[in-house]
Amino acid sequence: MHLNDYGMVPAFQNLPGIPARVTAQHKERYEIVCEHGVTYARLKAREFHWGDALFPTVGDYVMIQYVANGDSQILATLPRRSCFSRREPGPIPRDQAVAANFDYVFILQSLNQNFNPARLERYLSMAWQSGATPVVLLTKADLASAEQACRTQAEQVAVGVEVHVVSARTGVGLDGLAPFLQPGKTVAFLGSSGVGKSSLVNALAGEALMQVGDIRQQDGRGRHTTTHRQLLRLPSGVLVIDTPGMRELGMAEGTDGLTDAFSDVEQFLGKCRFRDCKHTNEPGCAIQAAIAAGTLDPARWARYRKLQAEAEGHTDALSAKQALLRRKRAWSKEIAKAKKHRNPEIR
Ligand SMILES: Nc1nc2c(ncn2[C@@H]2O[C@H](COP(=O)(O)OP(=O)(O)O)[C@@H](O)[C@H]2O)c(=O)[nH]1
Ligand SMILES: [Mg+2]
Repeated sequence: MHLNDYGMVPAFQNLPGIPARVTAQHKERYEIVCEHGVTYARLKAREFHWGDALFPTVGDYVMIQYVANGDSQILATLPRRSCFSRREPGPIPRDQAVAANFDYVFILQSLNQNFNPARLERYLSMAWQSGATPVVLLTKADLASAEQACRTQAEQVAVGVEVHVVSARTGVGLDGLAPFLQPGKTVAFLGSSGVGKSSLVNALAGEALMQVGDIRQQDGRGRHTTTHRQLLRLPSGVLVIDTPGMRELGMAEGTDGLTDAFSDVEQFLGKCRFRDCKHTNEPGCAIQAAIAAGTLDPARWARYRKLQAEAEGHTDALSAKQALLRRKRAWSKEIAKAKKHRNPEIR
């Protein structure tokens, strides 16, 4: 077994132990893969109870001390190149990662009952913030009655993002996903319960790897059949992570993703007469002018403001690419830091 079959392992030279990737988490016990195959591991307490050590999550690369007939020990989590995290409430709120190191985020909405542009915007925002590249998948094409209208709406919301119409049942549109489904790449699946995440994974795998849930007839919502997150390797060599729904993820910190998902709205920002314009009824407000001229949809502006408030930050006009590059730079810096920390003589 080569760990490279489970994705691109980040640099780890000079760290003690051998690299592994977390494929599932069961409370304190982690399922991992390493050069010895699939095995289990626990955190080495001493290593995680000082400083700001990253607690591993599904998709993480970790350094382990391998134990042949028992649980191995996780010594460190390697820096992440992308992740979803949720805000853990409590006296000191902290972000907890729920999936890490994916290259693409497949955002799924089903064409029969689940299609909702406002929700799509929120998923897009979250996907951009994760550091990975989003792709929109409109599922259950075989049940669609307004496929073209939904696709058009989705394309308007998903500025600069590919939109694919697919069906796990008929196989329609699956070929179009091939560029993302490369060996060693990791894809995170995001979308409400019942939109067909598990069915799509099975269709792509060509076998029933995941349990498919029944839909309750009245409201089209799925039962929560995915009990724990798992990183799976499909026969084609692509890796997939089935992530929890929006509610479980909450809104993550930061506003980079917001900027990326709303480039059409943000083109009007910074053009008002007053620098501190509140965009309500100030004279010379570019936003209100755009709304009046019909070039800015007031509903989209309202959604933007709502997301902005939730993100609790200020926006600066970073493009998707810049945000991604920044994330990557931070990543290599982290690696350098981790190395230095372990081995002071290494630079
Ligand atoms: N007609 C049709 N039904 C689908 C398709 N994909 C999934 N389903 C059905 O939708 C329900 C939920 O699917 P599932 O994969 O469990 O959704 P998940 O909760 O997102 O993982 C199941 O009853 C599936 O059979 C599709 O492409 N076409
Ligand atoms: Mg599922």
